[in-house]
Amino acid sequence: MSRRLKQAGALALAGALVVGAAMGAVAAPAAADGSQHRSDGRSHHRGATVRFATFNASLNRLTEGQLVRDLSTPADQQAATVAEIVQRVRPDVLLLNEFDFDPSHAALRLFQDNYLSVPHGDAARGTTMPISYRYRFTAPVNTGVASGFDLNNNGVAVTDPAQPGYGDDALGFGAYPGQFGLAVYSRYPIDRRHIRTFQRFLWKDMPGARLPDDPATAAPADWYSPAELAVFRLSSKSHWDLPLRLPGETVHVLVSHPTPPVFDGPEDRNGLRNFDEIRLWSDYVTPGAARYLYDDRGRRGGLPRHAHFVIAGDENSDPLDGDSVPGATQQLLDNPRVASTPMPSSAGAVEAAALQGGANARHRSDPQFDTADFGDTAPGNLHADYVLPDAGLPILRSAVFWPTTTDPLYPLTGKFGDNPPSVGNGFPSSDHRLVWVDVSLKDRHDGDDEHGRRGAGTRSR
Ligand SMILES: [Ca+2]
Ligand SMILES: [Ca+2]
Ligand SMILES: [Ca+2]
Repeated sequence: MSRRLKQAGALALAGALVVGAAMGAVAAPAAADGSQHRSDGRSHHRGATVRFATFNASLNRLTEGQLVRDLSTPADQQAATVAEIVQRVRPDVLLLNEFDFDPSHAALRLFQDNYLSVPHGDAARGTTMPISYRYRFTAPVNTGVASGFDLNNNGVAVTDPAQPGYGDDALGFGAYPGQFGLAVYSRYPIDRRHIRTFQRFLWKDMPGARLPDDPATAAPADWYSPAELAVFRLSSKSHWDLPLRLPGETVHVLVSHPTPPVFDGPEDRNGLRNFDEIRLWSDYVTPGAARYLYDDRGRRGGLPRHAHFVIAGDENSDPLDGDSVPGATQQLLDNPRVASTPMPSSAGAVEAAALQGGANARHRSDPQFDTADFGDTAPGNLHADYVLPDAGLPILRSAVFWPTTTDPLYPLTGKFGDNPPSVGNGFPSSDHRLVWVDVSLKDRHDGDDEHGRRGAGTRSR
């Protein structure tokens, strides 16, 4: 989404500077673009290497049903470009953010059949191999669901999607139910019986919730009325815990898409929600910290102490730059249960920040970690998208798919203006870049590794 500067967005991040320095010190060299062959990095490891990716693919459309129509034929150029990026990186597990949800899951199926399952490319950059995900998941989200209340306090409670301001009064910003949804594609089975979703968890039920304040009144934390808080869900879309049966391990993929911390006023209601949406997963993986949390089936608590996980998604928060509440992503990056290095990076992001200038020149985060190409008056390019395994899952390699301008693959990401703003946010594929991490699943049974190795070796690439 396009972003604007918020007056209250000036950041004072004393503690965060230390994090930034540490990240820079241990950063691995940027991998060019993720298109390298998959064989390196795995041969000397017993067990399997699994590639996790997150991609805010901007496969959202202005009207309900449009994405299904667009994906019903192989002719949508933006979807084809998104699919080509996926085929070049070839993740084993892929989260797509901004993938409109439809109740019949038609878009989920059509993107596989008409885009991922067919080759893309051209003579200049070469053609790609289809990629098939046997397992996939999507579910309803809060975006575009009418709340019945005047959540942006402009004096009108808009409940008709045809009326202006509908999205601002919805449970999550969206023009219709399902806009900006999520989808997960996996080459590994999803343990469906143990999926947990947190679409309906109420913000007020998080202890110490950072509920916004109406600065025009003396009462604290009163932007939302008690009646509004009784229905106000924390997750702007949804938070899903998907247990995947990987070779030798179950790994919980924890996905979400916290709301952009902008499009609000001095009360910073979206920034505060973004902070607590990020906090949800931090509490979830911290033993004893999530007793308050209940999922959509009423089961309480967080992840078991020794469970493996990978947190993935567009967090809409850079550690140092942009408009999010200071410390928002640090809740994850500094969590001792989370592994954040080597941090995915790219040479394309470094080049883009230098070429585009503006706000980028004043940024404090190292541009090699940027994952989104936002407007350069404000906020500039940001590190918004993350793949964060637990500390017990070693990261072998990682990168952001952001080719430099001289790379034959550059047209896949391109620049703002290559598309109209309604398609890919103005880019050939998306204003965000795909981020991937290779995780090592060590064999847990020394001397009995035949099963795990065979499992890894027989997977088609
Ligand atoms: Ca309103
Ligand atoms: Ca107040
Ligand atoms: Ca930019």
